[in-house]
Amino acid sequence: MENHIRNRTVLITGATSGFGRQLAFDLLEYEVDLILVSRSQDKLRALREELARHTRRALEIHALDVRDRLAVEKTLAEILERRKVHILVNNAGLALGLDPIDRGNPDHWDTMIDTNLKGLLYVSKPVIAQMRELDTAHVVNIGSMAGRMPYPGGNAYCASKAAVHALGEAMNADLLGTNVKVSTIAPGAADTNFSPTRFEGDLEKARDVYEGFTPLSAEDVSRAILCVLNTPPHVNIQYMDILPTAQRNPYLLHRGE
Ligand code: NDP
Ligand code: 8X3
Repeated sequence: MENHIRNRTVLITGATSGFGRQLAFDLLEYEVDLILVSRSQDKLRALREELARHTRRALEIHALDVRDRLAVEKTLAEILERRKVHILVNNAGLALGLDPIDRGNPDHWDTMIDTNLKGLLYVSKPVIAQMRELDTAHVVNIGSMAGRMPYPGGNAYCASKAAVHALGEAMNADLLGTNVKVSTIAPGAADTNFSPTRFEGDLEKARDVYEGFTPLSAEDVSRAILCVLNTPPHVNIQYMDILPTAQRNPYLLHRGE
């Protein structure tokens, strides 16, 4: 296997579940150091323990809410003083609710925008400031099909992901002439903890989302992230859509099975 990221340090936000967790495991094969971030210290500890059974590479964990700007600044300053972060995967994010705009919950809107958009900005700033000085560096932002094509009830979530897509382009514009590449990966329906979170623990509703078709798995999306990451320094895959074959866009979904 060609390995363009050997010995790099990778910081993943939202590392304890779904895409982020799978990526942490898949990255072990690439001989990188990992810095893993999510809110839950318990889940991070359990994850580190599991990962440590398969690697001797450095595994740092940081319980951090990406919405908390001061905490992000403090934690990132401490990390960046000690080590170089070559790869940042801005993955932490969530959807809450699926109500039309006039019935939406403004607290949900705040949480989604604060996490998916503002949290991504807070984390990116100090990391990219250091990346400018590195020989090669890469930021991967996890967008969504929802950011490209909004659907009924998606309102604030779709808007937050459209903003992530715009930021990816804006970051690439700001970083012209540097060695820092920026990529946006936009998955369609994927079976992770995303839907249980969206429906606040209603597992029946969550299951219905994937009824009658084969959704993406965390493995599928992790492989796409790795494909984008493991490119030579002069190659930047700036944008990638990845959807289940049964889903061509949010409206064209074949529930045939
Ligand atoms: P999961 O719910 O399985 O994982 C979300 C992760 O984000 C968890 O580790 C969670 O950990 C962490 N997280 C949530 N809020 C915060 C926060 N404020 N600060 C730090 N970490 C946080 O979802 P997915 O793996 O599916 O989602 C990952 C990303 O992919 C999200 O940005 C999502 O919007 C996007 N996406 C998902 C799709 C899908 O269908 N699954 C499709 C397209 C995009 P903890 O709760 O401990 O903080
Ligand atoms: C998550 C996928 O299309 O259910 O971003 O919003 S979708």
